[in-house]
Amino acid sequence: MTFQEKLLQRTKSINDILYACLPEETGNAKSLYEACNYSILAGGKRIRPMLVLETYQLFLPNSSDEQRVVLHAFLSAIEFIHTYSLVHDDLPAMDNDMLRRGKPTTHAAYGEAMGILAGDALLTYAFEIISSAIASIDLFDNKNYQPSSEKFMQAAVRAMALFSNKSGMYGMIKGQVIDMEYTETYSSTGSDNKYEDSSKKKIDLPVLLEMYENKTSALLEASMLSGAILGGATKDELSVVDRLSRKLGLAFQICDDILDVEGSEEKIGKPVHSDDKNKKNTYVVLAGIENAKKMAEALTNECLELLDQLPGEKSFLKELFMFLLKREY
Ligand code: GRG
Repeated sequence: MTFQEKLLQRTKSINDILYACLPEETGNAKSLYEACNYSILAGGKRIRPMLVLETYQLFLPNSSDEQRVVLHAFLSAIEFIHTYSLVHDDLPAMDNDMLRRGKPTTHAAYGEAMGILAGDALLTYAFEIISSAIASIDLFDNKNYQPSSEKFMQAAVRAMALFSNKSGMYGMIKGQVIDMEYTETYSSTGSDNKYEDSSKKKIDLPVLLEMYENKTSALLEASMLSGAILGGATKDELSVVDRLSRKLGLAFQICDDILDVEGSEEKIGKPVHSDDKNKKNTYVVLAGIENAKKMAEALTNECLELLDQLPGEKSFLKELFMFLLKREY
């Protein structure tokens, strides 16, 4: 099977899992469920759920039904959290973008208020899915009792705490705020003078990397670390996964910056040159496009070296890292 076929097969299984937990579009809040489903069904590469699954399988290739229910909850939850972040990032108060995943953004299709509420609902639902799956582990059912249950439940709670940390004020939202603090076109006084706020601080490389580690790496760390925790990785293995996923996030964001300059709107499904238009601080702006390419490649090589220190069947992950480096969307 080619890499593209393997990727397609995995994306399809992830979509089947995701779609099974989408809300029914009925009742008096039908429009909310439609907006949530619209943003998820619009597509996306599903990289984060893929990383949860692939990392988990490095450590635990064979799961019980009980473990699979929890694993699937984490897969779905990370995509809901990621999609909420995109829906909110596209809002008029943030990037004010009208195209995402090749379709009108959620606020463009359903209005600003519904964009805010759909994002809120996706985020909250992510934690409902995980906590319900954990709560369904029955430790005291003698018929189904498995000695691993209690340990697995503790691992799942730990992974959920990590999810909250990485998506919240010490993770992704922190990254977004650093971005705002250093971007001229974000105004703290409202959108009226959006393009006039020149009082913003000048960014330097360490702050840019801090921003990337939070805005982008945080959710990739949540994905790979939760997979590793659920799979029963040791402390040393978790430390390798932690470093690897942080570097993968940096490489991923630098490639995203490069695509904004050299990609095509048709392929990436969102406007190109938007960083330039919004006067965004990016690695390409600070270091130049050639250095950005070299940096993304060097980071990917470091990821491959770190991956070699982990157990299990790693061939798909290796190909995935290379695909992410060379991606056109
Ligand atoms: C929490 C209010 C609030 C906003 C969140 C951090 C953030 C703000 C939004 C994320 C927007 C962004 C540009 C993040 C950087 C990571 C990134 C390159 C996202 C795109 O991810 P892909 O390429 O997207 O995996 P698909 O559509 O394939 O899922």
